[in-house]
Amino acid sequence: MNPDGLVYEPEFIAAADEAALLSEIRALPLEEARYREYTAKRRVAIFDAPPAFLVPLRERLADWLKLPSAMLSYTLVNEYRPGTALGWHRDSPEFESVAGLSLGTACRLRFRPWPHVKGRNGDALDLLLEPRSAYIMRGTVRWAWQHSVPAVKTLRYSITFRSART
Ligand SMILES: O=C(O)CCC(=O)C(=O)O
Repeated sequence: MNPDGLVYEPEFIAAADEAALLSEIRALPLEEARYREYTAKRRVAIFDAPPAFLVPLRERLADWLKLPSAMLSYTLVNEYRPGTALGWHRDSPEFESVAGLSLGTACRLRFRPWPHVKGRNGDALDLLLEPRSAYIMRGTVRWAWQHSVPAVKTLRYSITFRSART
């Protein structure tokens, strides 16, 4: 059973829409994500206002979240090249709800209760994120669980939108 606040929807978009989004994303100036101490292999593009090609997607995801689309004020495009993982984390506390779309190749989105008890790896759950699927994370899964993305073998992209915490 999924943690509360996690919702998954396969085939959220059609294959033709995925192809159109991928060709727009390939033209974006992606940059390696910077953390305090190091630069990650994952490449990202971050927008306060989404570019025009992402506006309809933001609208749909906002409807799904039952939020006005303007509340999804942070847009993040992630590129995972083969071998790129995203480690265990909770999203920054400045954000509340998260909605994401997967493109390219499938990956696992892993969840484990937070705070994590060392050695309790059996508590982790896996959700398979198929290409063209979408997910929502809010509430319990957002605050009482961490998530991570193990490395993929072929190129994957995700587009995520976040609302600010009020
Ligand atoms: O690529 C994804 O779908 C997950 C992204 C993620 O975990 C994040 O941006 O915090």
